[in-house]
Amino acid sequence: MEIGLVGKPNVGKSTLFNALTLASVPVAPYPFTTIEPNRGPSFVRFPCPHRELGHACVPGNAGCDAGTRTLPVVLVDVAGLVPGAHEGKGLGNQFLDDLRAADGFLHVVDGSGATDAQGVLGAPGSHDPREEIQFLEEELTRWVAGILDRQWDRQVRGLELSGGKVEGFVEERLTGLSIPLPSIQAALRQVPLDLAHPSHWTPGDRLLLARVLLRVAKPRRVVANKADQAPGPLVEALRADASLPPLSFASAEMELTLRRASKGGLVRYSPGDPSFSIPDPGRLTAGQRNALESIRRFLSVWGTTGVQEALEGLVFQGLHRIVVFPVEDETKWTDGRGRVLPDAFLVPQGTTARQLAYRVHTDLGEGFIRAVDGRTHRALAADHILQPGDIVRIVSRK
Ligand SMILES: Nc1nc2c(ncn2[C@@H]2O[C@H](COP(=O)(O)OP(=O)(O)O)[C@@H](O)[C@H]2O)c(=O)[nH]1
Ligand SMILES: [Mg+2]
Repeated sequence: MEIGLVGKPNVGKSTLFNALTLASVPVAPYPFTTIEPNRGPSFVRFPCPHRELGHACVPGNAGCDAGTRTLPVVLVDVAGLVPGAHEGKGLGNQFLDDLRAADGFLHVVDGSGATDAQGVLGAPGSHDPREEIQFLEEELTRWVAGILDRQWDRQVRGLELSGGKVEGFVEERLTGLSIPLPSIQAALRQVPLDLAHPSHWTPGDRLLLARVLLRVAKPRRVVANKADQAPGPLVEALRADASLPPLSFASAEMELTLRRASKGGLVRYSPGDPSFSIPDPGRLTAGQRNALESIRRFLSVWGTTGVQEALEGLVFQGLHRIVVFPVEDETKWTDGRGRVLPDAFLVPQGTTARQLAYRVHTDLGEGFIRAVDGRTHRALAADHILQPGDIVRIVSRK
């Protein structure tokens, strides 16, 4: 699973990336600090069923921290996109192409409303982040439409002559954008276009298809960052606007400070926690104490820094992923080597027992006989749809 961090310059994408990956890439208050895309590992949390067992798991493919599984996802920090990016403004096309493999986007906006469209800093509240939300959707749409457009007329005429299907043509056109065929079919069903005669489609029709394709296949969640400096009326306006995509308020800077302080042993804090503790206040400088005090005030108002929730909101609600645990022994919840709950998989909602078998190993899928539920010990048929947190043994001929 790959998540692209997108947005105009100077909104805190790199800070968010650093917080979520705890890596270090340059952070600076001017546009185009980020030239190469930065990729880094991050994670989403899910309660580990080992708590039900009463003894520890032996995690293999995903960490487990005090009963919380951490499932890996990859983040890509893309350089700032400015209006006109799809035409190449501000190296836009190159940056957009870095997003090809992303399954979904966290769209970081300046929730304090202090930066203009180019990322130049002004006073909080001087800009409306809703404009960024619109312009970014527009840029992404035009980028995808631009990929569809290339030699469209000539190629679809060939397609019509040969009696080929437009869905396969679109799929091929968008190879590399990792949009699965079912999503393309779903998008084509939603647009009022003549599927038998794509040569009749206008550029506006293709723009419409691009817009729907993105909505279907590339979920977006808005991160209203710099919430620590956001004026109250702006927060209210964003909260009240039902036309916006799903949105989280966040302070990437505070999350980064907490994770660094935690790494350095200055605080006890786990990502997403509503509070932190200070084991040895005597170790803190006056500056550190002040910074942590303002974070504490923020947490008391907002609940959390919003960073971990934003990522998990996109993965679990936006991308409809669930977590399941394949095992080889459904009574002890172990694998062949006796390791307890070694694997945790992030799979699409609606995944069946047989699909999970394929995900574990092609052989298991091909030889699938049945699955067994690790809690109820009932047999599950091939088309049984798995639920979040299920523990599943696959019985297979191979
Ligand atoms: N107040 C505040 N400033 C932030 C926050 N996140 C980032 N910044 C600041 O915003 C500026 C731009 O950050 P950066 O991560 O480089 O933005 P990018 O251009 O979108 O990658 C830097 O000065 C950051 O310190 C935040 O949550 N709150
Ligand atoms: Mg950056």
